[in-house]
Amino acid sequence: MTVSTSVLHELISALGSGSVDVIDLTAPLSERTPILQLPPPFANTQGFSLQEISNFDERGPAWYWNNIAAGEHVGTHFDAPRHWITARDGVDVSQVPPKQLIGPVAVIDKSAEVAANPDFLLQVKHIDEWQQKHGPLPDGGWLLFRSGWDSRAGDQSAFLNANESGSHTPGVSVELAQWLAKEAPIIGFGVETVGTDAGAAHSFDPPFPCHSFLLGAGKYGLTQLANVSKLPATGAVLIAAPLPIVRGSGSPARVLALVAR
Ligand code: 23J
Ligand code: MN
Repeated sequence: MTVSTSVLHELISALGSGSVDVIDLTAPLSERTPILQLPPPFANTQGFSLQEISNFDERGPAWYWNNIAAGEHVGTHFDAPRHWITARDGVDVSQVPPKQLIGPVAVIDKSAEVAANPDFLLQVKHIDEWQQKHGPLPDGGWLLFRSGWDSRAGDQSAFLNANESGSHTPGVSVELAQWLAKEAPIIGFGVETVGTDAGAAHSFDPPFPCHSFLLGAGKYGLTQLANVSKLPATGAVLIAAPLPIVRGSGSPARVLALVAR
């Protein structure tokens, strides 16, 4: 047996014996899945819905099936570079190389800070502190921002946390967005909130800096992740599986992590 096949045999036996866990980072998709609400004058996405084709009835006596409708950016989903004007000629979601859909994942936990301040912004200094403790961010991998926001995912209003002054959800500073795009070795950034940018990011300079800089650098986003609290700070492997929608700016995705027990 070659070394490379034995690696896969080891993974299969580790999965079988439970020494590697598979964590589902995906939120369930339904009519109740919270969706982004951009302020006027911007257009908004539709939510997820099912339309029954047949249900063991005269329309199909032995089969049940549905049509689905949803925006590309609904629920746990993948942002492709093409989504943003800074990468308007960049890859669409069908063109993302499969090899980039699996890789090492680092997790930074600021859930306590976010609990105290829903407008909390992750800063370059927080990444510096994290790296002091855990080493460099993973080359070709993902950084996930654990904010604790997934505990609100069952309720649209709690998830958007909006008042007269707009939506109050955590995100990243302009400076960090630029750093993650241009200096960090990661290829993607993932969050528990409705978008990779903060709720107030429409008024940042530039607006939506995370989208603008990361997608502009050909990097990727992942949103509305669940179970990020079950991941270690380093050492897990992330698998993101968006649908290969031709010309798609993104796609709902199944996102999994492999974690050693
Ligand atoms: C369009 C405009 C602004 C934002 C977004 C989409 C997203 O969050 C998204 O899902 O990409 S902030
Ligand atoms: Mn998106």
